[in-house]
Amino acid sequence: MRMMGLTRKLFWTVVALGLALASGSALAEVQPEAGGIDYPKDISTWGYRIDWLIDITMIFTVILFAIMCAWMFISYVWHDERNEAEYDHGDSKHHIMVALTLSAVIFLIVDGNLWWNSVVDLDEEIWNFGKVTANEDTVRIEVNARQWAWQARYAGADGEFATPDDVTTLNTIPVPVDTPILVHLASPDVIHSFYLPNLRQKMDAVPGVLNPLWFQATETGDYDLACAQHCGTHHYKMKGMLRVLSRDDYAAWSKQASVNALRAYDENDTGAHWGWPWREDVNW
Ligand SMILES: [Cu+2]
Repeated sequence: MRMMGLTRKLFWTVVALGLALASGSALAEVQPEAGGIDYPKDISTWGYRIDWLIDITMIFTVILFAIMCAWMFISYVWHDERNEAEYDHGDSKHHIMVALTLSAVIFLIVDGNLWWNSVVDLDEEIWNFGKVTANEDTVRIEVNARQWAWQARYAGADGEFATPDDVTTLNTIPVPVDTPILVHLASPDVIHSFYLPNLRQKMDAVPGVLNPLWFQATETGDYDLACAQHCGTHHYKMKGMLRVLSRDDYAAWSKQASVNALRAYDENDTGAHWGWPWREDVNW
């Protein structure tokens, strides 16, 4: 009788695992990314920190998942006619102490690790705006995320925002390589989200608020800029581009664009004057 029970259990376990694997591979077939399940190429100075956090979260999750599966499987095979399961409500003092201790250990190791590393990352790089504003090379850009486009504004030759020689672009944001780029992000309508997957940077654009973010690209090329908040019927149109140029190419483009902007300036075109005077104190 015992052998029969065990054989049946093992049979159904194999069936369940087979179904799980089959459904998993069916899902894997429709992944659209050519690169498979790997991350988008990281072309940023601090993106490795984000990747490390995702990796360590995955490792902790897999370890805890494996422990729980093993626990359930052993209980399932072990408890039969010979080793009957004991049922209780888990409310004895002993059980509560065991549960609390286990939870505290997992919380301290897993969440403590993630929390501490996140704080260090924010302090050293991601929210370290002091370092960025002190750097003379830093390029400042105002980005207006709106239904349904990305408007970008550069100060132009005079270095001042909201003046006639401001350079503006639509849906393509040119930046120089190996240079800190400081963006102040705004929205005049609904919440959008400025997402640069290759730079591991994502920031919400919230009406009435100026949200700062910064990044530094390490390679030239064209990279996706996406809106990561569903912001209305034409949300999909907010597929923009970050164009990372060599420093020389950027300087040449910037100079010419500022001359063109001054020529094309129209005082009465109020729709084009969405810029604001730069606020260096914006911070987290
Ligand atoms: Cu949007």
